Amino acid sequence: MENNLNIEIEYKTVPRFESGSDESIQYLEEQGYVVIKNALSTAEASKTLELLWDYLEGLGTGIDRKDVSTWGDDRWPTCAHGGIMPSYGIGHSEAQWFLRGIPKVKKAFAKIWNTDELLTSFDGVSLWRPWNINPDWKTESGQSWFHIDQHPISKPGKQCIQGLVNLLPTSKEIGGNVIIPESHNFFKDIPNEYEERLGKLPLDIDHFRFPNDDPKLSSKPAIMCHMEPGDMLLWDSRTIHCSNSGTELSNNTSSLIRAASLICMMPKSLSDESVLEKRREAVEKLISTTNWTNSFRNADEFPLILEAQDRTKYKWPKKPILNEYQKSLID
Ligand SMILES: O=C(O)CCC(=O)C(=O)O
Ligand SMILES: [Fe+2]
Repeated sequence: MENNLNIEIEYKTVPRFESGSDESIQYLEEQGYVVIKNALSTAEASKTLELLWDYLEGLGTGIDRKDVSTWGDDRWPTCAHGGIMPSYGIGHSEAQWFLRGIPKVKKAFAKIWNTDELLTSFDGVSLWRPWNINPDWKTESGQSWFHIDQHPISKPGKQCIQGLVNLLPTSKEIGGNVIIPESHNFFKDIPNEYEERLGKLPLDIDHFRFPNDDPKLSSKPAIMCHMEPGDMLLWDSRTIHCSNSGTELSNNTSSLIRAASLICMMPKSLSDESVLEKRREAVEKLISTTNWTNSFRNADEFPLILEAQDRTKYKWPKKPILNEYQKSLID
């Protein structure tokens, strides 16, 4: 694959494991990531995508799922690099709550943490528009944002396994999430290697980017995993990752090319009462968060959202109606 920078990214067929299997855990521990087969059925993946469209159309900016000419930036919600929508109530959209309520999703996390007592993140979704129609829709090159999502000083050791549920077919041409296998093993060395950089990273910010010439980025070939709709990719927050769009797209593409719902569950026992209180409030006020369930960051206060023009133009979704199973994931 052609890259404008120097790191090769390989599109790869990797093993896919049953949710909650011993083998999935062993692979995750060794590789720093794992693909869970059909965490959602194909029908559930399609339903999640339809619900995401309901959310987008519900923003009231004139988006129509059937008409790509209505998907311009003037109507589309603010996206981070990588096409991630973090805000405007998406973390409490019916779509995100629907997939959190699917037992096979929780089962994978329950096996990791050896407990059923889990809390869910309230995070967003990565949606990629067909950039053959508008080249500006092509997401930022992965090479510019290889990162980990765990502060190397304030959060030592294994703390979080984050994930995404893939909703559309994947291919080399489309691209997707990029992982550097086994790179979670480098985490402990980072405080010594990046003393100065880390000195500038607030202890509660769990996003650390690597310069492109860091040898860890080429320690193993970087991979994009082939996934079926409904598959869930899990990775250790210490594993170096990003997303990268492919280089070719057929001229007549006129639908979304990638849809990946971000999801993370962590043990309830890690959260203190003050975090639980904020989480209850987040559901009431439709506040989205990061992947971490035991510390609270309001995604509506991310700099990219605060800087966005016209952010009052978006109509937020209605408060979700949750069943007991879903409610148990709040607090
Ligand atoms: O779009 C992706 O796959 C990258 C997501 C990511 O970096 C994250 O959720 O932490
Ligand atoms: Fe990340």
